[in-house]
Amino acid sequence: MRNDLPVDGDRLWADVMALAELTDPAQPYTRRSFSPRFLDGRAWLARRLAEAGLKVRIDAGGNLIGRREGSDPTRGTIMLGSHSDTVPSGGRFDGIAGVIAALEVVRSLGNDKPRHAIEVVDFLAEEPSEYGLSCVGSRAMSGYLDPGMLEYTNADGEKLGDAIDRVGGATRDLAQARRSDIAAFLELHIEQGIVLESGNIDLGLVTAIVGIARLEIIFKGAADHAGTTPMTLRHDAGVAAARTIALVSDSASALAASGQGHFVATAGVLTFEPNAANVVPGRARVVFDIRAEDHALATVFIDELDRESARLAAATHVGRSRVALLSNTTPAACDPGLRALLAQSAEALGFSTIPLASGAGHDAAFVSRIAPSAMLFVPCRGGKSHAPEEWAEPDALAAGAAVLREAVLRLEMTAPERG
Ligand code: HGY
Ligand code: MN
Ligand code: MN
Repeated sequence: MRNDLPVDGDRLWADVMALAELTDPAQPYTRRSFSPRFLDGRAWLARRLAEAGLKVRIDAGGNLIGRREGSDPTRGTIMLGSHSDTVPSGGRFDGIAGVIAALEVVRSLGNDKPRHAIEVVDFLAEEPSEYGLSCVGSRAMSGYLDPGMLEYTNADGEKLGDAIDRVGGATRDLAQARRSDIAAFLELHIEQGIVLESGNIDLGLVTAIVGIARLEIIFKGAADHAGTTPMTLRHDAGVAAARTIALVSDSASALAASGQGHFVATAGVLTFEPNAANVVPGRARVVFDIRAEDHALATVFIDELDRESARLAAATHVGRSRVALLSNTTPAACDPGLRALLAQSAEALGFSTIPLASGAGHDAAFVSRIAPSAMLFVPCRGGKSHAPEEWAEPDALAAGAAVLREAVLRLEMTAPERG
């Protein structure tokens, strides 16, 4: 690790590893939003924020925020952060690296009081939660957490709104989560792709974050005896789902190769009922994750998926009891001024960078609707993420934190004009 960086890379690394310990032991690394384990992680994080001299609170949207006031209230707030929740059997760096790097930046600023207020934020439920929604806290902060979304429920029937309140939010005062004082938001994140590592580039400057649509389709057939029911008399919801999933994959692959920007789609959730080997599935629930740099392309794709899934259901003698667009975000551009600032900061510290789009969703996509926002990617081994093998080198995290710190110092000198 370079020993000339103005951040404590060992302290940063130790914190990332310490947070990683707070995982479901049977399924490392898992700290699902709203879970007891997630709250253990939050309690640990709140202590670390307080030890760094920050004033700690949870806002109405359930975001954990550590704040250091600035000397000039007219300069607004520089916000740094990411998320501490994980996917099931996820990694130790997705989100967490950004929260701890933000903390390290504040700790490494020492006691000189910046003119801007500085905040370290752990956004609530960035990953798709058990309630079917992702980026819950950053939606609340940016005004995109609709009242209808608070009614989404988990498998136990708990409403998202009640869950947000349960972890310290205050959905009756959700408007208080809204912010208009953010001069700049910077999020460090692992790339979750292979571009930086394969190009031996130190850091990525994110140009835009793809739009993400999540579509739920429930196929309704008839549960029947798997041994005695003739094939011609079956209403197999599983087959309708499987044919639709195959169609989505083929269509998305064709679009991905068509030169119309980043386009991907998959079925990340597939559940059968009654889910027994010797019963023809009477019900199948599929949730599709569709991502595009070009939002119009995603819209056409979703319309086609609606039509084609109805055709395939009918051809399989199965009904579609529900087609729901759980979420649909438009692509978010990162602020060019902040991107340039990150580029200058990296260059000043001797790190190489390249611009690249993000195929992963991030809280910055929502914060960018209310404030100039930019993202800094650090390489992760083999591009692997959302899996226990996820790995980032200590040097890379230290490099990212040092560049983030340099950007904060430069912001201090020349805050970009608010867009
Ligand atoms: O799904 C995503 O793109 C992000 O990792 N939540
Ligand atoms: Mn993720
Ligand atoms: Mn993430």
